[in-house]
Amino acid sequence: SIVNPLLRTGYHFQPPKNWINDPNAPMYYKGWYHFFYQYNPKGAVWGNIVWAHSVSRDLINWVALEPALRPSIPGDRYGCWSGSATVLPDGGGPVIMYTGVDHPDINYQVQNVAYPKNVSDPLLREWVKPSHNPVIVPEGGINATQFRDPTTAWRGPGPEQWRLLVGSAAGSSPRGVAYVYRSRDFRRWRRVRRPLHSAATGMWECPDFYPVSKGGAPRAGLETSVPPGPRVKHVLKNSLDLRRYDYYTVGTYHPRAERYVPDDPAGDEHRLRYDYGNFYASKTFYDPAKRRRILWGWANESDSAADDVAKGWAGIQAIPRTVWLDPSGKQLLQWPIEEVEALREKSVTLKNRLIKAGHHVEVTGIQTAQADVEVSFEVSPAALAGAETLDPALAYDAEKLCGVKRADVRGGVGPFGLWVLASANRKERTAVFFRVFKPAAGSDKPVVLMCTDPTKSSLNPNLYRPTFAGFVDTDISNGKISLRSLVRVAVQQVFFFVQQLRRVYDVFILSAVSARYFFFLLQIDRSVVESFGAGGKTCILSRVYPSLAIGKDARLYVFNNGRAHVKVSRLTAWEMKKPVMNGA
Ligand code: DQQ
Repeated sequence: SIVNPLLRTGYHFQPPKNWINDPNAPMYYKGWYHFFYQYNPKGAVWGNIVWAHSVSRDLINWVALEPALRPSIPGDRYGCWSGSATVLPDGGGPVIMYTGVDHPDINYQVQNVAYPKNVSDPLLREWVKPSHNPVIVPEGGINATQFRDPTTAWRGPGPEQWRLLVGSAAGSSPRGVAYVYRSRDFRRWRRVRRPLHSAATGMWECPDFYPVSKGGAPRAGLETSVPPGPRVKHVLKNSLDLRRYDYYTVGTYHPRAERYVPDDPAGDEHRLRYDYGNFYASKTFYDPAKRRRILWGWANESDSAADDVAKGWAGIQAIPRTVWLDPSGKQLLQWPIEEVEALREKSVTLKNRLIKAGHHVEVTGIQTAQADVEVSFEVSPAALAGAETLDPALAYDAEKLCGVKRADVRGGVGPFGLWVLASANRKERTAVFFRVFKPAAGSDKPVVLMCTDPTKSSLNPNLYRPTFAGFVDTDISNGKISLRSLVRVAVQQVFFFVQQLRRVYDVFILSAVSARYFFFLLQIDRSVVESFGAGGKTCILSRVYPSLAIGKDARLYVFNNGRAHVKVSRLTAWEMKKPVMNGA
């Protein structure tokens, strides 16, 4: 089969060819961002895994170096799997801990350490594996085939100051487990008997564990060793092998007991995900240059393996995201790193545009196959009375709900949002939208669903096209969000009064509160639609492969398939340039 080369992404991270998966050991070192990733040098399917290595000044333009780790010792003969970097304090340079597969048929896993050959080389071109590898082996009943992906290490009390996690599974209907290991020197590691945390979820791959600041400056990150305290919470993320998504909890870390307790007792029922779409094996790092925490995640293809082979490549990385704790303390917020805005070129803007019930409007004047769109919608609070009633059977399952209530299912308030990568005849279109439901029994909060519906994304029949969705934990019924919104609510009431006086038929009340919640950003990149809803509360990455809406033929529309009018308070779409991308 032939896949149109214009479906290859323009500004998402990719090597020139072949298979890629997990992000590994992201770090900042001597003025450079380093990024490693799971890579098959021999083809576009998973296998022969080495650590490819790229460097960047800005996380957007990338230069490829030689692979940093390839199988070369008994402890990694059958693959150099995922791992993380720890930059030692006081100029000690970075250390990488990674999983090696040292037995072919049973995939027996051990943990190895590697050091830069020359710590004064900012590009860290060569890595050395000391002869004392492996440094951690599965012992004491640990399942050797499910024991991998060491985290960045952090410091804690006691002489064995360094700690890290290794993901694992235990029991017959396996629990996900994060084992803690302690060391003074990255050479001798001792396991803490009880794991940091475990839950009935199946194997935990690629754990990640880090502090976040509570009530700190927006977008500020914390260095991984910052201890817990009144203004410091912790986040534990796990990648669910069985379900192929990354979920996280926010909770409290108890360093002496070496235990972590999620704040929400039901948090391990994977309520919160970084991304409700195609986003896996993610990992964060602390960027000391801009004092932020940055999240990398892998997005696989959702095309067929035969097409992957035909096009010669498979897998991309999502745009790196800044992550920080929402002021509520209940969830994280994410937003693409600010550097990506340097790729913005020509733009168009719509302002105060009413999108009547059942109508759509095309955004014209730029190409939108490789674009960045910021949009905020307003819904009149009065219209909320016409919101659909939520079927209680679907109230906890956003994905199912969106599978039933797709973009083409007429609603009350919503579905409204964007059709992206749409063909001129709109036979092809990927919908990214919101849908508002009446509050569930016992609540006064309308329920907001954010959804990506790719079921019409392509006329090509052989594609995997799951709908993706997450709830947006918001309160659009009152203005208690920040002082600023409260002021705006007051203004809004004045508008309401004036409009009533004028007996305007289409009463449209300015609602800055709603606009804020329906503020989202989309990064469209040929076969990627990456959306950040409600200012980064709910994110969805989706891979789509149009057959018509390619290159110059891709169009962008705002649509409203509800019974209530909505207003685009502002929409700006930019064409995005292509950065330097690993020589491709
Ligand atoms: N991919 C790696 C493993 C990890 C898995 C192998 C997650 O280390 O558990 O390529 O995608």
